[in-house]
Amino acid sequence: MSALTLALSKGRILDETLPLLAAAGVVPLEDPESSRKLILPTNHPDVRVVVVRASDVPTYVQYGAADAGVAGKDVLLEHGGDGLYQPLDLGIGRCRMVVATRRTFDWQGTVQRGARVRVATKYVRIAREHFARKGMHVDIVKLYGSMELAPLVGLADVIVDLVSTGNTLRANDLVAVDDIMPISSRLIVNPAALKIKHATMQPFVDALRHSTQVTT
Ligand code: PRT
Ligand code: MG
Repeated sequence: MSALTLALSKGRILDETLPLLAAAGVVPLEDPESSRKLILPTNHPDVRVVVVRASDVPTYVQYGAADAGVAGKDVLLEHGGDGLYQPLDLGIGRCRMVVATRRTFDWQGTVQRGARVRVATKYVRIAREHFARKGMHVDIVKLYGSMELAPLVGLADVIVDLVSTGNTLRANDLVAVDDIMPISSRLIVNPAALKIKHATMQPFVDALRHSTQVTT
């Protein structure tokens, strides 16, 4: 039996993944966004979808509970990518990882003085590596959401967060002062599943690659 289980997360990744899956011939039988089911059959007898938190997708695939999934590069870098094969950049969920601060904060001066900086972020690993590369001394405060609030209430000098339109930064009088990296979502595959379920996995990966090329 070589049925494939795909791990997807609700929200922007799902919105952009469903058209790619459809172009690859895979359509969930119920709308994953509104369904309360956590395991969804698809029109394809050999493919089912499980709906999990965005940051849990790499874990499900790493342990083989899902054979493949879609996860942002941000999530993959924080997870570490251990035990995951990443065959495709799907080109969806595009945004940038940036350092941002209050418009009135003297970022240049702070950098020039070599002052210690307090950073609030959900992306502890990415932030730590970025500031280490710059030779800056930082204290990192781990948050799970609404990073934009932290500099406004004195919890941190700067944040490390994702930006797409820039509307959230603007609405809160924050500015991006450093660009860390571009982000997009990747197909991730369990390496054992790729071998054992090769007969279903390989055509699926090929079809997704094709639909990525025609859709984006
Ligand atoms: O919500 P939950 O904790 O379950 O997980 P999640 O927040 O990680 O999931 P979700 O669905 O919000 O994000 C999933 C993935 O989408 C992320 O891992 C990114 O790879 C990708 N992505 C793309 C984004 C954005 N763009 C984005 N703009 N994820 C989050 N944002 C947030 C950003 O953090 C900021 O708060 O949107 C806000 C800024 O948006 P703009 O348009 O105002 O700049
Ligand atoms: Mg979210």
